[in-house]
Amino acid sequence: MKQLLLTLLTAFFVQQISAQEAKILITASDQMVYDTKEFEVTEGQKVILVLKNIGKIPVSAMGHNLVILEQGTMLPVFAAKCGEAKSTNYVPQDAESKKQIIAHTKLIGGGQFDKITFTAPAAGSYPFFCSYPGHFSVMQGVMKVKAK
Ligand code: CU1
Repeated sequence: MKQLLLTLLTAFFVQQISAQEAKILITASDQMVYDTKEFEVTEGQKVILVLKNIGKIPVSAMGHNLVILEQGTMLPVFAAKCGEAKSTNYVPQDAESKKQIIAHTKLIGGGQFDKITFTAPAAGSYPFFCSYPGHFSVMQGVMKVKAK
């Protein structure tokens, strides 16, 4: 009986720990910078990411989003595809691109924010960037996922 109780308690706490979500806040500004270039989460962890545009310029002139890509995706190649996807707010919707996207926020203007939730993928380094035309070269970073 004591053993069973111990097993149940252990299972409960392990679940509590792994269920703990990562909360990430990243800001983007009119100066075309993210305040965070790198963040770390754990494999399988629930990630709540908030992107806040702390600028004043409207979305049509200085929109920002945050797109997290599969490991090894060639950023310049992917960004070029984004440039052609104006009708879908610079996030390409073709099957190949969708496979390369882990998660992405909406495109937001000054004063706006967006919150997304996703599950951290397998351990590794995943590039993230802003897909608004011309922004990727300065607005990019890395999501590090550590093994459980
Ligand atoms: Cu941007």
